Amino acid sequence: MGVGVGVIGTGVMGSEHARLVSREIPGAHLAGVFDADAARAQAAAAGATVFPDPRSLIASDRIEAVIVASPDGTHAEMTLACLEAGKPVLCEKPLAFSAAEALRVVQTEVALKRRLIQVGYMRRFDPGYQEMKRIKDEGAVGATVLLHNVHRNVSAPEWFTGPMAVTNSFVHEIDISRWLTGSEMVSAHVASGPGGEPLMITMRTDRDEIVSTEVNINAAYGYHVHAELVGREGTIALALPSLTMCNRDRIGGVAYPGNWIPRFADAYRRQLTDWIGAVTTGTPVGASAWDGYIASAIAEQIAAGLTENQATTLKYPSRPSLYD
Ligand code: ISE
Repeated sequence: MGVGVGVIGTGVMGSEHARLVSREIPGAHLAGVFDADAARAQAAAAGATVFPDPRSLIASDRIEAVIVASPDGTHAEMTLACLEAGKPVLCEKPLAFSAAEALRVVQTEVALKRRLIQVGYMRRFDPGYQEMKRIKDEGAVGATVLLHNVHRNVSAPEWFTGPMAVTNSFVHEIDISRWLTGSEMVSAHVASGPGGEPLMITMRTDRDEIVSTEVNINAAYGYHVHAELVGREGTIALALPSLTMCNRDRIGGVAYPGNWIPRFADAYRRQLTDWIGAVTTGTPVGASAWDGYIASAIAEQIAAGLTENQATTLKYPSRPSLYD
């Protein structure tokens, strides 16, 4: 049986988490779900209890750990409710809708003196990014000078408003770039293409490295995430997001997925496996609440400067020792 997991929100991401927990994650079972759409909850439940509201799910004795995958605006409230109940929580990114709310979550966890939160920045568990980090940390390409990121989605959903390209999509690059380089971001500059898209965001780190990212939420041809780290003695790039190449109609090439779920299938599975391990041993893994706060704080400051075409100096408080 293992750890009883409850999933709050069973949309695209939550139903995938529910599926993984019930079928693919050792040491865990799906104990319950909640979604505002009862039919959607029923479909994701696969026989587990469908709770009438998120608070009864969090309070239930059968739920030992919670995944929050409800809309972004509810993440902080649900995560705080888990802290109140003393239950470990894997909160989907972003940790909160605003930096102030994310900071409140951090402060609540710091007051508890106990790390219960992991934020779903799953790229840290992707085999490609992990290999990049290992090669970089071994010193194989010398000191890092640049990191080029590409983040392309096929098309943005209708509810995706301007700043969400930064606060919902680009937050991934903030997190993975901090993780890969081991540096903090100190300033940022945004340029936007014709009609506002795509965005070209350049950040500078406290080691003077440059992190450039194309954020293209309407790239049309496929879901494509790419990164190349440039060192003084070489570069490390992610390989193409496919295990095979297909030759047909006089063209050879790879297939791009339609969204992030197939592209990061391994990352999601490994993230959940390691989270369940962390719940069992009490040793946290992955992105902490502090990492979640930093991603949201930087994104918010960049989004606020979207129209200014000048560099923004990024500001945030110093890291509490709970996250050392
Ligand atoms: C989505 O929520 C994700 O997390 C995807 O990884 C990202 O590519 C997409 O832009 C987000 O909306």
